[in-house]
Amino acid sequence: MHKFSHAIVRRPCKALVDGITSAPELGKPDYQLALKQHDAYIEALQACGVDVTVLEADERYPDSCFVEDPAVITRCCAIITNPGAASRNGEKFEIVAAVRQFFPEDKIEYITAPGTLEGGDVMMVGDHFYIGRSARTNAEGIRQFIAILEKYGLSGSEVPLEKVLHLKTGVNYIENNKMLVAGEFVAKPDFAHYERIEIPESEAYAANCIWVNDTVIVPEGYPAVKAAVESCGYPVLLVDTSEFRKLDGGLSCLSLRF
Ligand code: CIR
Repeated sequence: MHKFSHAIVRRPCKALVDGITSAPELGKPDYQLALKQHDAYIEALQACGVDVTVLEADERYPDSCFVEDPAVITRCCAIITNPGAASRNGEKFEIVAAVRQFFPEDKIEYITAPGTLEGGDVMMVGDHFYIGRSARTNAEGIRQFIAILEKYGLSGSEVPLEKVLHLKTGVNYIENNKMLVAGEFVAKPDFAHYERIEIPESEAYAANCIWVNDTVIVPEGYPAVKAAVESCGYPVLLVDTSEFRKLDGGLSCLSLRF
């Protein structure tokens, strides 16, 4: 499996409180607490042996700390997406500057209109990429994305989504053929050949864990998920993401790992 040496994150901005949410009943994020949680997230990545590039907060884009969405980084190339959420679309112009520090121009690819795609809909399993077709990622975006992958000898396949925001809201690969699945992903035939670890509905949010170099980072406060991941033999690092959850954001959304 491919170990990660780098990660890119962006500091939450004050406008975070106005980010997109499907769960206004959870209240607005506390900006100071979000910063503290972001600090802890960076420390967890560093503890996994990753060199973290921290981009400055960008007040023009409330959701810009969710850097996973405007880009996807593969072992062969970086793909700048075309986010389907109008208020987030401009984030693609900002992330490309950071990506250029690591990839030459001929290894940077772009999803273009009318295609839309967000990185939260992309799950990497080795050299294969599952792509969720969602309210943010359309058929044309997926077609372009798979064509780019194939140019580099990689492959991709579409997974239709029914309820969740992004593919990785409910399914996450933690290597060694193991996959955390919640809700609509428990029974999807696409994932039948993996060892699926079913996450109870009460902890579905925490299906969004990230494998980083043989440690799994798990959101704090979800004991069933922590126990399930530990039973797979992985050391676990806990990071509290309560303020990002208020905006439908999870652990994977907060970094690009490569
Ligand atoms: C949004 O709705 O775009 C943000 N509030 C949350 C993005 C979460 N990103 C992700 O799941 N990859």
